[in-house]
Amino acid sequence: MALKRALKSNIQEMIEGLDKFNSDPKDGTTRILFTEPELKARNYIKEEMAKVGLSVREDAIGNIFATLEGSDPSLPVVWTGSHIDTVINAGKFDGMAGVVAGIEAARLIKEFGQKHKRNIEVLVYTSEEPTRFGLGCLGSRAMAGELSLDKAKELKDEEGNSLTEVLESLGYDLAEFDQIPVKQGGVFAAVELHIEQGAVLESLEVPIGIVESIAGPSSFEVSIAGKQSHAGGTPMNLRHDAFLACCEIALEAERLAKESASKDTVATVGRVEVLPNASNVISGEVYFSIDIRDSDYEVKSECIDNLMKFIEEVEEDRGLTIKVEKINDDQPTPSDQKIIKILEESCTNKEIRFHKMISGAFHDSMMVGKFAPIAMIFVPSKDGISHSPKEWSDYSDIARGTDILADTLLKLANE
Ligand code: HGY
Ligand code: MN
Ligand code: MN
Ligand code: MN
Repeated sequence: MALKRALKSNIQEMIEGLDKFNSDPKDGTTRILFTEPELKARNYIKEEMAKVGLSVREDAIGNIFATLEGSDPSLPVVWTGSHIDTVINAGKFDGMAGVVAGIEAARLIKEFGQKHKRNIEVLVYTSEEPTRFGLGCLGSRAMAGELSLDKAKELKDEEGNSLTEVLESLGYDLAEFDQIPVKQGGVFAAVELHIEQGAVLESLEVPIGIVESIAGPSSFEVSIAGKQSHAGGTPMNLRHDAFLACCEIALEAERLAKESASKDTVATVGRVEVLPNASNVISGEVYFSIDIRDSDYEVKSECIDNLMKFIEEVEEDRGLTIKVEKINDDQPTPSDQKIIKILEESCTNKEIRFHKMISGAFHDSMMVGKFAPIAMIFVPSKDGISHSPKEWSDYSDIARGTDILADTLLKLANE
């Protein structure tokens, strides 16, 4: 018996239910890791998981696991899921669509009595966004064994709280932190549904994307120390202008990305702090971020090397002191060809058009792919907008993606 269709109303209800937990409702959705809105959203989603009959647990970094038991729980599990934390003034779909789709897929499988050998688990990964601690994918990174307790202790938010202090204050047991990593083979397959966060599907008028590879992100924190001085009295040849050096570096990062050997190279400077930030003062201190990504690690590394050389030249030419701290330099993650084939067959059987593509955005699947076979389902983003209050995906598109997800999870859970 084929699975019934996912209910758009369930999906809309859970997405809108989650969106009530928001620390800045006047401008999109802001739900930052372990703040009150995010803790309430965690409780809400755990209730929704329990309503569907899933048994819910958390690990020592707050990854949430909701289990639909199979006939042979001893077999490696099948995973789906995403995140519910957001960037500042975000939309209500980035991450949440995948969590909600996972719950609805589990409901379909359970309520229509579909037998499956393997347990199916719906996850909420802790802190996919770097918003609070400056590093993304904290929960899935710890699962991949790439976030030690010592490293977690060093991660600080703007108030100086460390990730571990926050975890302990919430009752998580750090003695269990070393049990978070997932061993190779422990997860049979992991499929994440996510909004595309770009405009490819919309431009092609195709409702489903099948992700073949997730571009690897690299991020850096740069500080420039120049010489704060008077904007009128200082002759141009005597200036050590920290902000204009930042501008030069930002434009060079853009040029390197545009002219790189890979069509997938992207770069931006998203956050800048200029001191003293006064209209008639030459800035003496600037702190800014650099985000560079590519589906090809060698090409990305060459871009980064060239940018670092350029930064040294700017430091020399302008008589500044420039410090670059590497935050992360992640490898791209390829999807598993067997899961891609199952996704393709599911779309074909349901006569749903699909497009195979890369993901420019990173996702928890990028980390999960280090210990398990992964693949992702994309649903269209209106006007390609994301990380913005204007982010929108049609609930009917998410429901369609959920049908493909449920089908694929069921097939994988019976392999
Ligand atoms: O930045 C990203 O790619 C993700 O949305 N956090
Ligand atoms: Mn995001
Ligand atoms: Mn996301
Ligand atoms: Mn390029």
